[in-house]
Amino acid sequence: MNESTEKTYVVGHNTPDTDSVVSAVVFARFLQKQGKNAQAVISEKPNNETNYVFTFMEEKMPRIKKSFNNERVFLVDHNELDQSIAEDKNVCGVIDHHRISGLQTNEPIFFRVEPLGSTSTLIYKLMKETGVEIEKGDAALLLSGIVSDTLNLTSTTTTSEDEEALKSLSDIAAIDADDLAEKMFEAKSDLSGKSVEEIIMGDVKEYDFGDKKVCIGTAEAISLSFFDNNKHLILNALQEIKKEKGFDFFFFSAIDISKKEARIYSAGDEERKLAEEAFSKMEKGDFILLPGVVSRKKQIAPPLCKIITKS
Ligand SMILES: [Mn+2]
Repeated sequence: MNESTEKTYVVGHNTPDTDSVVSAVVFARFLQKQGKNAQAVISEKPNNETNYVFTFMEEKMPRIKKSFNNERVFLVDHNELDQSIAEDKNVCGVIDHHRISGLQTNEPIFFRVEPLGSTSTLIYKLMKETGVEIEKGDAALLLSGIVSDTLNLTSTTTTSEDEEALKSLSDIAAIDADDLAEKMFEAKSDLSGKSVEEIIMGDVKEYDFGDKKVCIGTAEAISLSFFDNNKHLILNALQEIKKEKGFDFFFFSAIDISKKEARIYSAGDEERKLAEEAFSKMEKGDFILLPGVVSRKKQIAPPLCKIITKS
């Protein structure tokens, strides 16, 4: 079949976040402009922050697609297939800013990964390189992807390229990034009507660390009072979910966006020991408190991976 007429799906990671959804939407439009038959989809329902963004920008949320047969799939914002509904055989391209693990393909594919604060920044870069004009709607979506992933340029993952992209996109979209960030973080922090399980599973990533199946969940909020008020429910839910999903290790990080600190909760004693060793810190009050830590990708997953693969 002709490459330009065969359909290409563009999808971000499971438990989609704002960066993964806007990246899929904008990149699918970018492919369409090049005459390709591309469609953005999401694998699960979006979170409150992403819903806020799409409503505010008056954009249509991509439809949910739960699996692929033999279709061509372009991965954005992930490349580890434990975090995807795609399989190796589907993957025809990757645009990402995470560690690389596991993917194997039969044929050469487009593969672009850079250690930037967001995939949205990388798509902005690609569009600049290609010389396509960045339309207002695309700029607004990419802007929210950067704001979300870099916590409005305050996360340790932020690079000068993210700063540049944010400024330029905010000009094109005519949207003040600080105002947008405030609204997005409020939406992200709204846990009302959610069960403890939904909160814990709302943003999870599964990893192969050596031969161990590890899951690290995260929730970002402008206040962690919910977690103070529900600590027993949280610890019970972690144990239940770990058993049910068959994870070897299950960690959960609650990120305080205002104080820029993380709490690491462990599903059991094994996890607690590993986390204490990984972060050189003792658990106090049912969690390990890590000041200055806001990024799972850069500050939480790598130390855990190191300890788990050596043990
Ligand atoms: Mn991302």
